[in-house]
Amino acid sequence: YLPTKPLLKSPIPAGVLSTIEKSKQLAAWTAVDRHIKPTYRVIGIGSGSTVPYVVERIVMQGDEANENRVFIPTGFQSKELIVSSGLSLGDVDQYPEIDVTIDGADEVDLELNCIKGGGACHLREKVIAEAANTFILVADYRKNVDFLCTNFKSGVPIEVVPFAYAKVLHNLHSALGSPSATLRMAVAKAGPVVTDNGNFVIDAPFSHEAMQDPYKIMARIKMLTGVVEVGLFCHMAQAAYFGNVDGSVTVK
Ligand code: ABF
Repeated sequence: YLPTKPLLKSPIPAGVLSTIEKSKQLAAWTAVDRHIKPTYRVIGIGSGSTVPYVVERIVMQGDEANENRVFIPTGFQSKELIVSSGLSLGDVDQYPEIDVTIDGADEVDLELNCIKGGGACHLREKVIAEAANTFILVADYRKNVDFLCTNFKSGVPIEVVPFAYAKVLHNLHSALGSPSATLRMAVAKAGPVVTDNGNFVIDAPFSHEAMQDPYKIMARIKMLTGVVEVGLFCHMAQAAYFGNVDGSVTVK
């Protein structure tokens, strides 16, 4: 089932883009121009507010370029974006090898490790990133940091099975160095956020010291029974593009 009215709005018309939106568009367009080669047939499409500009640029490559391509979404939102843009939808079970995936990020450090999952899609995002021969990040300048958990204060998103959330929270508070980890609640605190996979999300802030080695934290959290996936993507991205206010693009 796909709604006829897009949930994720098409990009705002160019003339009325805010500085932040322009930065996102710049990053997205640059990444598409550099990494979506004419021969590529299977393309992963991430989630978030920067990704519509990725799709916008792909559509600008024209029907001829896109007619033999299939696009693999990272969740309901990007599925709807692909369909409403007139592109062909595929799934990772049909296409377990993807030429390139382009996705957003909540923060990216000096080593291209990143936090993802602010939109609660990080399980599927990690599968689609891992299936890709090339994984590229796009974001505005606010996401470009030296160490993770700098600006993104809510911390590392952790998808957990509902049955285990209290136990995992206790583990994070007592043994894993995140005493303020919390269960993510829906707007107006109507109840917990539920992911596309029917799970809950815990947000776990960590200190800068801990984020000197995000892989170590990721591995420790992943070992907790009940954790489905951690929103730390370590050693996965080949490049990150950040749009800046002055119209330049920083490439990491
Ligand atoms: C997804 O969207 C997420 O993993 C991340 O939480 C978020 C980034 O969004 P935006 O592009 O809106 O900053 O990629």
